[in-house]
Amino acid sequence: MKIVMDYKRRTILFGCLLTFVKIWNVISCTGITFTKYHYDPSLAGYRCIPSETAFEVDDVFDPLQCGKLCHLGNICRSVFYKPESNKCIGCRVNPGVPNCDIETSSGSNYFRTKPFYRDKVPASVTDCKDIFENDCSSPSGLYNVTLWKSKKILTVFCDMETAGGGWTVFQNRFDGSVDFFRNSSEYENGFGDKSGEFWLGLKFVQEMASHGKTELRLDLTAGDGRTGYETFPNFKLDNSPNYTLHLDPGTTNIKRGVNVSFSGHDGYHFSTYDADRDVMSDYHCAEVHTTGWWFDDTCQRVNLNGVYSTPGEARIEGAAGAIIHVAFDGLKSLKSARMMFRRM
Ligand SMILES: [Ca+2]
Repeated sequence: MKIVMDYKRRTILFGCLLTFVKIWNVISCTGITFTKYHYDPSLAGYRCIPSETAFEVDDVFDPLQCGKLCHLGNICRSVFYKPESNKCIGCRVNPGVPNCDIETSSGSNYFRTKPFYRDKVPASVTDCKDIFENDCSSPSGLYNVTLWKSKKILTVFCDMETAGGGWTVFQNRFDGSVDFFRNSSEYENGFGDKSGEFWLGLKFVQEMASHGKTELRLDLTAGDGRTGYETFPNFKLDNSPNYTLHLDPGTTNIKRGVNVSFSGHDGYHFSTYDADRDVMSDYHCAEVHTTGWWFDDTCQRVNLNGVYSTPGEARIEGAAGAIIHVAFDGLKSLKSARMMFRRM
């Protein structure tokens, strides 16, 4: 019922927009111009996938009007126009290359309306998900985004390949080139090399993950080359100074042990050697394990910020260090670990 209502409401809304465009055509002599709508003959016969549709309107009598409709909506990036039925379909992505997810639809023509400019950083680009939605052909790498609340411009590494792309990476370990034994200020503001090993910074992760419902993903590689992942919907952090971790159980390809996955760290504060916020009054997990982390009531079931050690080598129980994920590879130090999030 709600879907029907929403659909009706949207139809009415775009009816209004159509009227507006017709009036606009009359007053276009005032000098207000729209951008040029580029037709891409290589994508004739395609349309965007239904989950990326911004709107669908019938009775749009030329592709120019269709493009104008798209231009008026802030989530629309491109349009597919079917001349024989006068149907205009607005899409949330800008599928400029053949490997983007688009469906065939006989007789449609593709028009790119809002090309994405990497250097200009429009204020509406708040994370890697926005960059991906603007142009699904964007490769993995460094991009500038404008944080949604503080409006700070931040350089982030985007993973555009894993599980559909659009992930903002906030932690990356693979060779031990960056020391993760850092103080609370460094963990709050970030450190390392964003095109190599790095920690983005708790304050940025907190702000970006509070923009909307957000999922977290961990990617792991064991010493023997095996790979594993865990995802968690509803990832968020509390404000400074605790940056308490919140996540819900999600999906994984790891055969879970009881309470030894990252889920076990849900609800715990972030501690560093100069800020003991773990739950043990007579123990200092961050000092013992020489890193910053959301230590749990055992210190760590999982610690992806541990000291980079020889991959595959087992850490001695109770000893400091190592990048570990007990459900995935026991106490053996991992070869690589990556943490990233995406708005859902
Ligand atoms: Ca303590």
